[in-house]
Amino acid sequence: MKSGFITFVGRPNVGKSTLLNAVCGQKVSIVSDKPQTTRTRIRGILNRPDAQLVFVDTPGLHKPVTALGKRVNATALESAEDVDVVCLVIDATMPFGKGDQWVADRIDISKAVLILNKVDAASKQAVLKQLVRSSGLDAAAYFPVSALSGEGIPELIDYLVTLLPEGPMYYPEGTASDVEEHTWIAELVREQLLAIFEDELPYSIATRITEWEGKRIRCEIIVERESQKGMVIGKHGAILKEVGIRARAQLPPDTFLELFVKVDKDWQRRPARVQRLGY
Ligand SMILES: Nc1nc2c(ncn2[C@@H]2O[C@H](COP(=O)(O)OP(=O)(O)OP(=O)(O)O)[C@@H](O)[C@H]2O)c(=O)[nH]1
Ligand SMILES: [Mg+2]
Repeated sequence: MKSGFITFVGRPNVGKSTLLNAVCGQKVSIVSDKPQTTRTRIRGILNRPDAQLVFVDTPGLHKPVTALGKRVNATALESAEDVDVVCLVIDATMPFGKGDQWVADRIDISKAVLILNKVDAASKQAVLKQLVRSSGLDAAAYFPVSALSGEGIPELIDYLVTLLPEGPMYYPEGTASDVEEHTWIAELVREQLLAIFEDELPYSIATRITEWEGKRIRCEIIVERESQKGMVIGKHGAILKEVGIRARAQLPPDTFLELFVKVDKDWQRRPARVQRLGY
């Protein structure tokens, strides 16, 4: 039996969370088309007859401008320490850039696996160009994949198993992730809000479960300013209603999800608030 921890690191929006869901074969981490979606370390577990792979999704590494940004960057870098394999994820639809290099400089790249994601959305020439460009990094291996279509994923998993040591099961069979249920529901609500809003609003939103009695769950949506509160509620509560419907569709039937919006002024810039929100 082989087992171990495999961390995905990279710039925001390269598809780390989509990749985590693809390798695990189920939704474990929320995804959006906005950068800086993931804010915590999220483990997803894949069991095979010969191995247990514990994949670790991390927040995208970026130049932080807020207390939240600093916190999530630290989480990402810490998650790349003391693991069996680090995978640097880059985006095939964008040229290898300074941001990718910055991440590469912070890991032991000679032992890392480079994953070129989103090959479904890039031309063959672009994929080749990216591979040539990143070959200068001298990573241990290179895998072009599509987390969205699944192309290259089985090959990637097979290879990762070969890198793992003999070891125990770290999680009992049947455990898909280390995300607690209340956190997961709050994340599903945040995911729907991220899908709806543009600009700075996605960064200002945090969600948390404040009450849970049987099938009745109360989720608080925290924003930074009074004006944002109105936006999240929408005209006659239309946005909030839609978010509730979309999140509930992913929860057990007859879950009663109540959504409330609260202002916590500039929470993102206040380290104590960031910590209290669980980041
Ligand atoms: N075409 C295509 N799009 C992808 C693929 N993987 C991810 N995406 C898209 O890329 C966007 C970002 O995906 P995420 O998985 O949230 O990216 P991330 O790296 O986790 O982002 P952060 O959490 O912000 O660091 C989403 O719109 C995904 O649908 C892929 O293989 N192909
Ligand atoms: Mg993510």
